[in-house]
Amino acid sequence: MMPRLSLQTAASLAIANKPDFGLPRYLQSPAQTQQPGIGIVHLGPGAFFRGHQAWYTHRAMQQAGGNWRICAVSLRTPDVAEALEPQNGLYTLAVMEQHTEFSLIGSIAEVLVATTQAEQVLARLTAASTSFVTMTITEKGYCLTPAGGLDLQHPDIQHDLKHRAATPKSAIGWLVKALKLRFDANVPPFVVISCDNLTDNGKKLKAALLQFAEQLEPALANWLSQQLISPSTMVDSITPATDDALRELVAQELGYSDAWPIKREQFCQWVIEDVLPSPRPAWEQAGVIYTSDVGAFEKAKLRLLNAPHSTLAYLGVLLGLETVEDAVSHVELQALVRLMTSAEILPSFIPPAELNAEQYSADIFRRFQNPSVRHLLAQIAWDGSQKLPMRILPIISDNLAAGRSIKLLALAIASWLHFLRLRASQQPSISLVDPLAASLLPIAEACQGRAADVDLWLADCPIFSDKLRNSAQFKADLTDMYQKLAPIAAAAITGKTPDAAAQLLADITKNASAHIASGELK
Ligand code: CS2
Repeated sequence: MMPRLSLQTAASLAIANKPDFGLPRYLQSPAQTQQPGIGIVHLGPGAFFRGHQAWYTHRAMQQAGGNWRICAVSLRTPDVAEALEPQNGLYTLAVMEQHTEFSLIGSIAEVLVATTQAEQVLARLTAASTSFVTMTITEKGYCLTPAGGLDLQHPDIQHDLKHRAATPKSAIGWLVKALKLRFDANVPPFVVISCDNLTDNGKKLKAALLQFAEQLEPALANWLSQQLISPSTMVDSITPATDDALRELVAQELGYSDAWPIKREQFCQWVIEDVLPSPRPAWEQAGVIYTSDVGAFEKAKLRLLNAPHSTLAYLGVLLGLETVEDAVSHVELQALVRLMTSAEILPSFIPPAELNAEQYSADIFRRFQNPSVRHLLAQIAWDGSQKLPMRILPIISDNLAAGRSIKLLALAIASWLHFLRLRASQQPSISLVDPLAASLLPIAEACQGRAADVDLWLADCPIFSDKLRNSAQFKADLTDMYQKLAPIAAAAITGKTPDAAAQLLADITKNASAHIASGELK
């Protein structure tokens, strides 16, 4: 029988050829394991958090110690708690490039489930020793309107405002509940650190918390507006969902069973607005970059990594491809996305002074080619209604305002609309993962793959601002690209291999290239 990973098994690990592998230094004193020094609460302990922030905190404690272990809180599901509890919070991180490097991460001291352990969660959030609350709750977790403010009509927000004594449903509700208790007890607020791919994530989070607090008590909102520190951040590391192949690899290489190891690429970046108070984890010793202008990094990453990622995902799924590596290995698809990047994305923003944007983008395409991480396109395709307004629509708006081409960006949106048709046709076997599925699927079902579909989308799909809805240029380019992609979508919907697809994509790229070279917007 293979032993299960735990503090006990880790302490006795002697793994041949892996001399650096073993129990983290900061767990070697009995004090840390018997009474963990918890300084951070994290909301949303998914794979990304465990590959990224928990690893940074692990590295910081390896270097400099400190009472910075993490109480991870799942807002809804018990699965992470169930996997990590028998392992004393320990899990394996596999960094996968040509070789795989393993490490044992021990920064998570406990995992709580908010729906069933509300009192413990509140106790952690209100403890004076909790000075940071980090979060990876994905775009939808912030309950924002398309314009970026808190959506007071969101069912979870409505619930949390109406039933103040009940267990909150939203992350915003949880944070304000805890902050109110700290306010009443005269305990300073914790620092909140959003680690999600939102433009101006820190500003949006603080604004949402203030908006919620104003509904409860103006004095609380006032206190938060003065005291709450909410840095913006940029986070980056490609971290696909865990699969059985990874569990097997860990068992085979390390000789124990880990219910939930994490894999990611080697590249890892965390840029934080330079406003964090001390004491704080020695994150800079772990590689965190502090800067006054995170917005510029965030924009570069959303536009040069996430926008091409989503485009590869929707077009790739329509072409019947499975992983990001498959999509960038498709010659015509890669050429199209590269042209979109060089001709429509790179000119759309001013990169931070310390970043060579062309090189950064070239490195990103290289990262997409990593065959070891197996990042599923279907996973990136989730939650398009939340992601596209952060990743692609702002570039379209900027290009329209400056008179630059939006052809290929419009193609990216058109590919999402066809993808929604595909998912609508596949129901219920492959359902659409999107918080707006209930409003998007009926539109998709009413579509017939014709130009008139675009009118339906522009009229009823809530992600488009009035400005975009009323832009004749946007409508013309979106309609054109929607029609051009229709044969590929028709083949995907009927389950056929789209035979002329490569030629079709090559023609789109060629025409777009000629159009961009002509310098004409129309
Ligand atoms: C991806 C991101 O799933 C997605 O939508 O684009 O999760 C991406 O892998 C990360 O932002 C990389 O840092």
